[in-house]
Amino acid sequence: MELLNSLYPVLPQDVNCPTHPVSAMDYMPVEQLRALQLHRLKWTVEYAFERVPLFRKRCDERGVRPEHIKTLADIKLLPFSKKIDLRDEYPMGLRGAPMDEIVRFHCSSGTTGKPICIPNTLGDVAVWQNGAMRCLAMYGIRAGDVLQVSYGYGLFTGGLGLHYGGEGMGCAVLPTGGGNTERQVMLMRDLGVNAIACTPSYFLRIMDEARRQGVDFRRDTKLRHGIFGAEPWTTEMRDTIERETGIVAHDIYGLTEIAGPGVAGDCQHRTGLHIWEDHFYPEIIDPETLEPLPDGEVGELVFTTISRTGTPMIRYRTRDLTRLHTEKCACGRTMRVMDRISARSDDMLIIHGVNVFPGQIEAGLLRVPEVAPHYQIILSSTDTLDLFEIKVEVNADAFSDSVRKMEDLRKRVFDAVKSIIGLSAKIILVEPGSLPRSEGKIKRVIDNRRK
Ligand code: DLL
Repeated sequence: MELLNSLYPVLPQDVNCPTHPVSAMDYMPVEQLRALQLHRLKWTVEYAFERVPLFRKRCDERGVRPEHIKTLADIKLLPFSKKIDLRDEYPMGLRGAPMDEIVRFHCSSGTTGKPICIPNTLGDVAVWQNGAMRCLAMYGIRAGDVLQVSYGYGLFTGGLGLHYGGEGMGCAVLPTGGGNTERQVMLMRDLGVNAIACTPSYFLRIMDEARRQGVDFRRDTKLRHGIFGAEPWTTEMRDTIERETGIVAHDIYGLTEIAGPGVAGDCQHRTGLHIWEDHFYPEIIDPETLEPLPDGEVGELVFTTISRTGTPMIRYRTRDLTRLHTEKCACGRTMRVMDRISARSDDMLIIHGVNVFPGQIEAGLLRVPEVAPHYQIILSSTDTLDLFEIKVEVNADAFSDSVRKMEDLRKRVFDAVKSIIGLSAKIILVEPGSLPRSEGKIKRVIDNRRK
């Protein structure tokens, strides 16, 4: 227990110190940070080796023992873990702590079969809260702000993650969860909400509803911050949201397996997302060779939790694609920066033999000002042909009965998409409000092709 306590030299409340309203950890000198990471890594490896049979078995197969970890670079000796391990070991095979230390489960459904289940200890919840609070502090959110949490509460980590983060910061939290959008807009206005946390796609739905109620964000609300994550969203999407509402759209990243929202977030310089690497040690690997890549190169993001005990995750392959920056950020934080996550390797579509990420299509569409940020990518096949269609909504003021105007717009959308992905899509312009909206993570790709 003494060793465990030494893992938490910084208590979550130091973030909210009124005279120093950001975490001192964010600015820790790099040498000290590396020493702390090594200390925590060694501790975690020893801990998992003793308590998680699958990890021990894999280490044994490789002839690796905890004492082989002498430097941070030695992490490459350790075996990877993947989502499939959590599924195979469902529900709790990767649990490290005894049951009387587990205080909460979170689950994530993934795309197929059984969910994955992550047991958390009180210490894990504190580490996670610390990450969420440091993100909020970095965004400029403070005690006294009203934070509407419109991420789903429950097994999904979004709601409770931002809830604890907000309470820890001293915000007044409004736990609306997702759904009942009419009431969300009413409460936002009536309670003077300053910040909202939800998926970017749900915020688009809230924007629709505000428009329907005649609510102008600038004129009728105190909303200044959006805390958006849980799904990829492009810079073009961020620009659209900021332009239409006047709020600042912050990016927050996280995943159930590693904690929840608050693993990383962007600062005011927007060069990417600072990773709270005193808790979550990042690596970038080549997804084919599995070799670590140097900072600056794009590959798959891998995390090792170095201060969690409920489910210690070692070299967890996230499937998210990004790169770690080599330059220091102008904000002075020493925590490394990664590019915003614009793609997951399993979201890649192969269309007519070309690799395409949905984010590339989104970027193309939103470069056309008359286009609304609502679209659907539909793939289907006949015996001989693959069909690639994009349905996209047109802004209410640009939607017109004039066939010529619509045809001109359709051509411009076609060209914008083609200029990015190099492929010809059939563009179908649809009326404002006609495509499905989401209350959580949106599904924008419908792939009906024969496998
Ligand atoms: O989505 C946790 C979360 C909740 C993050 C609220 C941010 C805000 P999962 O359901 O386990 O957890 O999904 C994790 O979502 O591996 C990424 O692919 C994606 N993701 C999360 N945040 C971002 C982001 C939550 N800011 C998976 N940008 C991750 C892009 C994101 N993708």
